[in-house]
Amino acid sequence: MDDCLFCKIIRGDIPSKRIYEDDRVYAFYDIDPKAPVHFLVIPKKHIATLNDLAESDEALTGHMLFTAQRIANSLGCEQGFRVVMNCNDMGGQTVYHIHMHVLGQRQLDWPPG
Ligand code: D5M
Repeated sequence: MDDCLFCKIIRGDIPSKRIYEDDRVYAFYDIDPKAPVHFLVIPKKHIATLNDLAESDEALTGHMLFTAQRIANSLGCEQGFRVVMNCNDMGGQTVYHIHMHVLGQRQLDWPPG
């Protein structure tokens, strides 16, 4: 997608603090961290919202989750971390390319705001 912020990050048109990438996913630090560790895992395939997921994306989203777990543990979050996906404006989504927020290294409250 030409005008998608996260597609531009994947292409390298916009700089990011990359942590990991492979043929399916890209992980990078959030520009506005809400915890000592806060990174995002995004698919290289443009999917605007969770509501746009297809059944054929099941393996991809599983790979995103496994990537989140591996990176969180490699960044010292073995004691616990949180994975959040916001869907649409009501769900707090501001960038319309699905992404997993991964937060850790502080005590996280429940429920989130
Ligand atoms: O989360 C969108 C997230 O994307 C929010 O936490 C800020 C982050 N963001 C926005 N622009 C950038 C860049 N350029 N680099 C890294 N992180 C970025 P949402 O769930 O959609 O509210």
